[in-house]
Amino acid sequence: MRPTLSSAEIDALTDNLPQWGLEPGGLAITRHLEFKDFKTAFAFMTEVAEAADRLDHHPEWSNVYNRVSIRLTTHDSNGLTASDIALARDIDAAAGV
Ligand code: H2B
Repeated sequence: MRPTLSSAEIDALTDNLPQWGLEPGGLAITRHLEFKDFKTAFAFMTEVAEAADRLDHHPEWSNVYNRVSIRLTTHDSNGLTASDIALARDIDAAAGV
């Protein structure tokens, strides 16, 4: 099981991942994205799904038409770990930001 991030690492998160918000309690990070249309949103989700399988780390997410909401946490560790940071970086790359 991966160790959870230290409180200093969690404090640094908003600087290191400016597109992400820290959930109250510090157990997860969230990002909300909006795309041109459903097809573009779904293409993004397909790319993220491939990254998630590669990392063996998977998002909690939902999609409504052109909007995608993502929550990252490590279920096995009950909190944030380096796996969430790695997936967030791949998501940012897929989103183009
Ligand atoms: N994804 C997330 N977000 N948290 C986990 O703890 C996790 C995962 N565990 N993907 C992985 C899969 C684990 O269940 C498998 C067996 O490696």
